[in-house]
Amino acid sequence: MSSLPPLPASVDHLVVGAGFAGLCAAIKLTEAGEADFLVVEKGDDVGGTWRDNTYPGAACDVPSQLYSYSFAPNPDWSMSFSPQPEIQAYIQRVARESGVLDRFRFHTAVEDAAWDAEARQWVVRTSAGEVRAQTLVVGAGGLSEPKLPAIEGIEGFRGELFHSARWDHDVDLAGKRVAVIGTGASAIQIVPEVAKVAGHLDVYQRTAPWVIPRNDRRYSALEKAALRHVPGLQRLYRTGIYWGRESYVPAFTMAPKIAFPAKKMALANIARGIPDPELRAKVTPHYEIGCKRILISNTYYPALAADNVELVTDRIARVTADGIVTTDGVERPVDVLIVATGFHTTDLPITDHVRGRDGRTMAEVFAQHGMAAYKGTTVPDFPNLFMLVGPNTGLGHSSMVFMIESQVGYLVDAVRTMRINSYDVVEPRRDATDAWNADLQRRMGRTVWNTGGCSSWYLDEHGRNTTLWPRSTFAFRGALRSFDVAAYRVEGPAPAPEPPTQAPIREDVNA
Ligand code: N01
Repeated sequence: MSSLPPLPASVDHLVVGAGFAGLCAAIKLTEAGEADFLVVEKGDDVGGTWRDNTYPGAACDVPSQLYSYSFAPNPDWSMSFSPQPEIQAYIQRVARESGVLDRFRFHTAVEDAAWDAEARQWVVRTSAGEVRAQTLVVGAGGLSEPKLPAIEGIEGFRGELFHSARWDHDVDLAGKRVAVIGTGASAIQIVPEVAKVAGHLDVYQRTAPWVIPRNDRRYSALEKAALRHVPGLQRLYRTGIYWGRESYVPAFTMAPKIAFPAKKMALANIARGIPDPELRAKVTPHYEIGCKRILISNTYYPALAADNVELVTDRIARVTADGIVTTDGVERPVDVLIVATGFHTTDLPITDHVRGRDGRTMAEVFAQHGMAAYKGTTVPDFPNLFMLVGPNTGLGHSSMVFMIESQVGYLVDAVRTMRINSYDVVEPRRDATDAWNADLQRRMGRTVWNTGGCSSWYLDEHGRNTTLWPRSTFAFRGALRSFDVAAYRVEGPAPAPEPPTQAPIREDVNA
């Protein structure tokens, strides 16, 4: 492989991450005439979470017509909820066709990003060298760093072990004794696929999820042709899905009880998929629907009911060299251990690598103030930094791509504002940030995520919801429609160098 070209010494904008967010930033900066940017990506391709999650059964649980860029509609989705390879191919195609890939550097990880207050720049050390940038756009993703379970003895396991987001395709599961730890969004897609091939599958459930039917279907050739050729049809279709999804917001954010039709659907899904009353009882959750992410599947419950599958609800005590022991003392042998235990969401790893005005890392600042940003995007003490998919921008009901496009619109308007006014620095005021988050947390108090009687990755170790957006997505879009410079401390252009004082300036004397 040829060696990578050196990084430029400086760029106007450095974007970290080449997933949906980083790619969107690259495209929109280019459209705004901001061509001097670089996207650094530690992986070998665009796609982010859709590049990394290649497990069997991986698919999106938001309809593809909505889970795609508004500016790059795709009439060729095969299904209403497309599988991972199709989503990854879509991101690759958009990247290729938008002509921005020449400014992407793969295999380039950010090791340290520090604000240089004198130069009014970010100094970013990467695995491929140093680069300076006026703005730093962090699109590192909220679901990028797998979380391994802290279970006694797991490091001594002698069989195959991997995380759902780092699937080892070299491991043949046919006829093996497989264990899956976790029953979240990833696990419920994995379990039906593994059950088809494994000799035996143990599914370790700590908390039962709510799972409603997956109303998926294949688009016919006629539908695809209509979406491609009938003017406005695809946009209309997308808009319909968007508003359908928005109609769920009150159930999540204000009155969880009105979600009872979804609860009925989920209970019917259990009854349909599982004949055994004991197993039905084990998979029936004891908290409000929506408190954890609502999952969709038609195949999960039938898979649990299959002869070669056991749902284990006793807690895991420890992992041995070749099995798992539960607290009731039973040891089940395991050849392949799959941990579908989620991601670092409330302790984003990138925040350990970004140091602000006073030299502290963003992780340290978040430890003091809680993970919080102004409008989910900018952070006091971290000038000219824009976080995409930042604190409290996640959703329980709709497409993250919509949120990303909202944030990128805000970023582009900020850059435009800086150019017009010759600002070198914009940094959100602490009071504006606190007010934004006080309002957000006040609204959070009524949501099902906080009141629904479950624990989830939405909440940090203090029980504070630092991940989800507690309002409609159009309220978010509205709040980020234009860059509100009044909420920012700004610094103008650096003052011109002082004229030398030793030698008199003759022209002045003679004037
Ligand atoms: O992770 P999760 P995920 N011992 O954190 C269990 C997105 N996504 O990868 O509920 C035993 O949801 C944990 O148990 P509990 C989506 O946003 C989207 O599945 O904490 N069990 C839980 O069951 C989703 O929300 C799609 O009691 C342990 C599971 O592991 C997010 O990714 C598809 C444990 C973790 O579930 C994360 O989903 C897939 C331990 N020590 C994912 N630690 C789409 O379709 C954890 N668990 C778009």
